Amino acid sequence: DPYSNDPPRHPALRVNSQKPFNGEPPSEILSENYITPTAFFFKRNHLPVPKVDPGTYRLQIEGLPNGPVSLSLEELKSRFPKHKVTATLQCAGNRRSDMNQVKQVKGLNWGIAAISNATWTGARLRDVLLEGGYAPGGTTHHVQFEGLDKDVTGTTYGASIPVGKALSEEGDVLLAYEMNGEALPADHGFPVRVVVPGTVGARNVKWLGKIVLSEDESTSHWQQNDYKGFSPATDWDTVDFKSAPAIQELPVQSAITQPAEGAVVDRSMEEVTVKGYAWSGGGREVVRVDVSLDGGRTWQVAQLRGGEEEEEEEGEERQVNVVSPPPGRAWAWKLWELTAPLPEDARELEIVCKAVDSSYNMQPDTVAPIWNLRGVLSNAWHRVRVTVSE
Ligand code: MTE
Ligand code: MO
Repeated sequence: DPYSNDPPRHPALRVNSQKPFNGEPPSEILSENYITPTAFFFKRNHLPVPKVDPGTYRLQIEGLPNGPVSLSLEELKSRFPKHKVTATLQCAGNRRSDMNQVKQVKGLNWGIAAISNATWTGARLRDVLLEGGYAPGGTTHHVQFEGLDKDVTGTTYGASIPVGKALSEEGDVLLAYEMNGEALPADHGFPVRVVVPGTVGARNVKWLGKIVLSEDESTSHWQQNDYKGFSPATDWDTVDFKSAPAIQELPVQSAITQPAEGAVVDRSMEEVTVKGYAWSGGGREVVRVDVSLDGGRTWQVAQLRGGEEEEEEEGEERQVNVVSPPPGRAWAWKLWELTAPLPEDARELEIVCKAVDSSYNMQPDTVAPIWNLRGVLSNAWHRVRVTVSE
């Protein structure tokens, strides 16, 4: 069994597939912690988890002008400044189950929790490439990453990102060796993974073995023939994977984590509290979340919570102000909350949320127009139906 070396996982994870292991936390856990506890961080593996010996580990880098580079874990930690980034990772298939309700798609049936937030520490990819002699202006257009995880034929997981993102001082791409202040766990890429803030999960290659600077994108199946978006009109007979670009930056997203679908809201409480997360790709900051209790007829603005907050004492009132990240570098999600009076006489609520990012991108209101055969990029308004007790 190639999966016999896989690590133990938290029993509360909702398992989408055991081998390879794919699991997401109960949704309410997401909004209870700004930084997702590592054990609950969603896990998305395509292959068995490789066992890597940190003592003999080497990161190979090819395509540099001064020839190939090989770095030990110790060298990566000691030769480059340690950089810390809080970044949300989201799988392209997050909320795929919503698409399945329109028409069956192919892929793991993720709910709303194939997304999590962590602090990542490591060397900047930029620093490592520049030290290796990389000079902009050549024929390098893509930075390819290869994992140490292999299928039965020996094929490794791989992906690539545009070189501009990898080199940008404000791109914050990391060769991360720590997650939430501890060594990366086996499931999240021990000993080194790439963290590409603002970019789809699939490019954040775990168990990083090799980096290749190239004129071309990664030839990996997951870069070429998967993780691409298509029209609702495209089916498995007509799909041409060459016709669509690989997903990199993700669109604006939000979802309701509390209350849960089908929950009963107590009438005597007179109000209802709604919680959730919101995030956008490419470093675009979420600037607003609108919440409706009546299926989208009327709206209220939710309170946003970012990572860094400053507290202000104003008489009796304690006010929390969200500190904005530098423009274009909003890598982490916002948690949000709304407490509103229960509409009188309502026996049922259809709670809806939608987020707006700093480019004023908004989520589509329904799933059908963005349905695609692989069920990726599922970001329609999230809807939760609850009943109100008498
Ligand atoms: N890297 C390797 N080597 N192998 C993988 O299967 N899965 C990718 C990415 N990096 C994967 C990988 C996908 S599709 C996602 S969404 C993220 O890792 C998930 O990261 P996580 O398991 O740390 O949440
Ligand atoms: Mo993914």
